Amino acid sequence: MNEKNYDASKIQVLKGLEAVRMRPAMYIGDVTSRGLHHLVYEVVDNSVDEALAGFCTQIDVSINEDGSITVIDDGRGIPVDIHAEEKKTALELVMTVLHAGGKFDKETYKVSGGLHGVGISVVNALSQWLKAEISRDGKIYRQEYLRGVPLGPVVAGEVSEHTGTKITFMPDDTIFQTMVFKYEVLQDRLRELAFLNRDLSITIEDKRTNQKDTFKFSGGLSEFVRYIDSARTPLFSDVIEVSGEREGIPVELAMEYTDSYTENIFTYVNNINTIEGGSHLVGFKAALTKTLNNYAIKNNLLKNGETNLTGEDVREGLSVILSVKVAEPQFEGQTKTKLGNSEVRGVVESLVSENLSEFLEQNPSVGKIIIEKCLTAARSREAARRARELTRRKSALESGNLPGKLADCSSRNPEECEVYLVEGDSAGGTAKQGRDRYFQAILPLRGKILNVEKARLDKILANEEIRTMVSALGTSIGSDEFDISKLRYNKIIIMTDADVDGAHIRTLLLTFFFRYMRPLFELGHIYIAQPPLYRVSSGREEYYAYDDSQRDEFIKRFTNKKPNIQRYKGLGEMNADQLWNTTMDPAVRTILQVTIEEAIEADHVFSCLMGDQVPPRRQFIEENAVYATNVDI
Ligand code: 0RA
Repeated sequence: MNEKNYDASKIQVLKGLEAVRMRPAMYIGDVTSRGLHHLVYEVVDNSVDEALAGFCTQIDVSINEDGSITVIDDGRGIPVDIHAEEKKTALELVMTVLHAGGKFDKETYKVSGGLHGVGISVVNALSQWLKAEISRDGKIYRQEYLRGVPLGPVVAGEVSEHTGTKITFMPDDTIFQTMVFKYEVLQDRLRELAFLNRDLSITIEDKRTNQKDTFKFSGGLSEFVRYIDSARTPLFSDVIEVSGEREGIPVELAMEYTDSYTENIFTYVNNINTIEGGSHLVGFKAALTKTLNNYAIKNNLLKNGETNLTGEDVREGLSVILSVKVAEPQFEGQTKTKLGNSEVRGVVESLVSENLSEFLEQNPSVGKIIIEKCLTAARSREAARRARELTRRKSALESGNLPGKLADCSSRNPEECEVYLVEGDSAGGTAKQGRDRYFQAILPLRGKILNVEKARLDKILANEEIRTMVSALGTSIGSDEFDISKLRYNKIIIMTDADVDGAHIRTLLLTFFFRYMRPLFELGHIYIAQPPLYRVSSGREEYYAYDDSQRDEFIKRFTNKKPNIQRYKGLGEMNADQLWNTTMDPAVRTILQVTIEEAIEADHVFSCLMGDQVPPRRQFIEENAVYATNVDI
């Protein structure tokens, strides 16, 4: 390459990095805490790819004292030899060129869409500084970068007998809204990766607090499914496993039946949680329904008059981890987490059908337990259908006959509408007076919401509060009936008292939405209102404080007189104006959006808190007691 070409390629590099810095959200989703943590996943994914290729067994992640991140792996190390055309080291190309293509890109299961697999150069571009240390070919090679631009060439240093890659980076504080890495967030994802990649050892260490964990699971997906079911009671001791490869698509599955009433299916493509499902999930569901029906018929397990088992029947109480690897995944759907590749469906379906049939033939006593569970589910499905009919007739949304308790808004455009789910009739009354009736609807909830972890759908639908809520939301309910396109409000805002009862009701509502209307979370429709805890006032001067330290700040503003401090114990203590001015007026209010980054952990939390096994609940509360004041799940 002549000098001119070299300059040209350098300009290309700068342009590429600049594009990432100009529009970071295009590459990592957003620049909130979520995007920040995605930087770590991007680096770790590269190490996991090296493990998938069979060259790496150990990955160590640390949050350093200065807030930077280090990721070390014992793979082959990023190549440091000079690329013939570009006249630069492979390392520099990987670090500075978007999707450094060609022969330096490994042909493992790279992800073409979504947030992952954008390449380590994106992390480099979005870091104040980054240091790469490669152990390879007998030496340690180093290169450093500022905002993605190399400070100098790759330099060979001390001798080393090992191989591997070490990346340390400090995210750019001019790009990210927050710079604080959360141990729990990284811990959840790294644990998940260790489950998904049997025998891979991943450690995480927080040098700010000296917290440390090591994740290494020789049981792989079976251990994973046991983990998610740790607060549930299995129907039998076996975890059913399927593992194989067809048409170049590796498929792994572990499933367990429990005595619970919900289905818990987690699917992955190239280690990414496909929360919207897709062709792999469709293939699995088809295989399960077909295989269990065939088995039941063949073994005369269906009584006279009992027709086929439906998908919902065979999935009641079932927990599943399904993981596939696809060379060129197509991601679709509203959050780009739905697998589109149609060829995967048949591959998963045939592999699961064959393996599951064989398992049932060899374990007839287990087969009998499964079919019995499905039959019980089928009978209650009939009861649920009747209850649902009742909801539909009672609500008769089509004729504009909404539940009497709902004070609906006048707008009929769901985009601009919101509904407040308010604890108690009295606060509900205040909210009705305070609201802007054009776009704000109020639904007061009286009495206890049913704990849905302990009830079947028929019983859930018999609950007055839940029926009213389902009618008001308009979506219907049940995994085959729920229809998000019918949602009548863009924002569903939970407004409860700031006490133990309020927290309990909030958890019950969140559990209900998580189990029966999960897309509401995934599409960001669920919010928690933040009413103030204190009013600090004197004469006409008044402030509302949302926590103790804010209260103390406000008290200081009254230099000469002692202000009056009112502690709100419940929403009922506010009048309509106050409620509007502090909690409901979009111009001034704060509402917490409830997102579920880690569905696995959310499932764990809900099953521990609301399930019927006491030991895991106690353990959960103990482990999380310190965070309990600030649980924004
Ligand atoms: C390109 C080619 C090879 C390995 C890697 C990249 C590689 C990248 C990362 C990122 C983090 N850890 C990594 N480990 C390896 C293959 C090199 C060879 O053939 O020796």
